[in-house]
Amino acid sequence: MLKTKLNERNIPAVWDKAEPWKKRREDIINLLLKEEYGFMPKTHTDISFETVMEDSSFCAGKALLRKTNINLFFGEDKYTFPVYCALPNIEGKCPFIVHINFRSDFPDRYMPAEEIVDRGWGVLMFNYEDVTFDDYHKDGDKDLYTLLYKDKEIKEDSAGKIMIWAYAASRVLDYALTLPMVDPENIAVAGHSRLGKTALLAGALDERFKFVYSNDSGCSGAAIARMNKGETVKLITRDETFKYWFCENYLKYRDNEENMPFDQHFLLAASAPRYVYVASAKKDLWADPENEFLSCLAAGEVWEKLGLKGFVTDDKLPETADNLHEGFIGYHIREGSHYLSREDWQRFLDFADSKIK
Ligand code: GTR
Repeated sequence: MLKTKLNERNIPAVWDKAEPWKKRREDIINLLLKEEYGFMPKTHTDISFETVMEDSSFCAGKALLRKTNINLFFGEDKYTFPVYCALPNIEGKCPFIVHINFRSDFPDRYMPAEEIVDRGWGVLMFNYEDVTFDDYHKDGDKDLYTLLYKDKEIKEDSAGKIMIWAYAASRVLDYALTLPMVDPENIAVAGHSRLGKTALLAGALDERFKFVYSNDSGCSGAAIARMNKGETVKLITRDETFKYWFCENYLKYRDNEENMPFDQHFLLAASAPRYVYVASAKKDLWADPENEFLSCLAAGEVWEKLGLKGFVTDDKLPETADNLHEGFIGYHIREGSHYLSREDWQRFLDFADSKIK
């Protein structure tokens, strides 16, 4: 039944197999950056890491807590932001999550560090506003956006803030990969809501992330845009809302979604053949569970065409107790509202663990 909705709205197919997936994926990424998230105006010329705090008694001694500054150099300019990391005290290497978060609290209400560590996962978290403010320009000295554009013109396809946060997630991954206890084969990127959009973009761009987890990411995240339900391109790109998250080209699609040469399932598919996880909440109608689910349905074809299990589901939204964990795209919808809950983490980690073992 839901599949019919995709057909009725002429949702574009991601890949017709006319060219290799590798090439098609590059084109999709270019399209998403050109039309929605924007291209970085410049990239770093050097990077360094400096640990400024360590506490081995975190979680009753089960984990090591560490704060490290990431220094990014852009020629003469330097930008520094901190990351917080909890590593389980276990033998050998552990799978790891780069969590893009709203705050620097550790643990945080969106990040149950002890539960994550108890499952044998490490977590590295950064506060997105330590990278660039979630606003128009605010404080020139403490904002990567301002630094990046200080001598660059802002064009129609120049990076908005989501792109810059995604770029920062990859720099945190650069740091994670210097840690001997991190398993480089099993790294996830995760985020909620606007940071779920960011996690999807970071995962799409950076193939070193094996698992991409978006929670309640909604409009311009997982949710199909053409359905005009919940938040829309027009609503998210108003001057008084979040125009600055995107590049200017995206504004063309206000009330004009049917002319997008893509839809948000392209963003999910850009992580193929790696693992993508989408979580919805029943009462979060703004993020629109049905459209998040439809996106998984539409993206799944890419994995299928690659000979893998894509999105294994019936053609209807699952019950809140169901986990759709069989394919490369995982999904759950839980009771309740917009939030990144312990339940969400546990269900995502169940999925990821089942793929590692
Ligand atoms: C809302 C926004 C959503 C979502 C959310 C959040 O106000 O309209 O797209 O990103 O914020 O990040 O919590």
